[in-house]
Amino acid sequence: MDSLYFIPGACSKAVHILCRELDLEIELKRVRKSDKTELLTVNPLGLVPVWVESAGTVVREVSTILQYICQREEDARFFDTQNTRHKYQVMERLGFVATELHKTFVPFFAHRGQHKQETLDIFKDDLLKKLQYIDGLLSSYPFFAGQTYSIADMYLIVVLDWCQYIDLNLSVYEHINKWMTLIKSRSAFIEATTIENDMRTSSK
Ligand SMILES: N[C@@H](CCC(=O)N[C@@H](CS)C(=O)NCC(=O)O)C(=O)O
Repeated sequence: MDSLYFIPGACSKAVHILCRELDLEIELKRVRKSDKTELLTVNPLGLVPVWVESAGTVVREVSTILQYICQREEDARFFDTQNTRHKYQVMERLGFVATELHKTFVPFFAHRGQHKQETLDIFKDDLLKKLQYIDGLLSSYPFFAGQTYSIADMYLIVVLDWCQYIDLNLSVYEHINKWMTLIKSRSAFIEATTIENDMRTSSK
């Protein structure tokens, strides 16, 4: 069976959501930050997600795993398997989340307590600009990469959910709010969230 190394609520949740959307049976391998012994055997960087197949294939990096699974399943619902304009639109958005958005949260989480408030304010200002940009995109289309729900929405929803932990109020962004309500009502999102929250609070 395929395995997903994950930390509850972390970026790995995007892959978990995709697996639920595709009805894939997977083994969830929960990683604890205090013991990464097993994770380090599949990713020397000690980062989740890692996708491991029983045949031995190992895939890392959120956006690559999301694309890999859709291509492997030959399922074009959430990522075009042909070279369409939309496929590159989705790839552009994935690149934006991975490089412009995701890592802007690092000073707040990974290096908690190590930065002066002035430094955190700079990162927060940067995030506000990106939120404005996202809100603008979502004013033209119902989904992050256009007219249809895609793997870019799965990655974005997980990252935007972290705003609640750094006191970034998303309620002022009309289009982001509307989009969040839509994405969070999907059963795949609800199932992945319930499972990860349960695991976070249990000793499993
Ligand atoms: N570029 C990587 C980033 C992965 C990453 O930052 N993962 C975080 C969770 S969101 C992590 O594993 N953190 C482990 C830790 O903080 O100890 C990817 O796209 O997969």
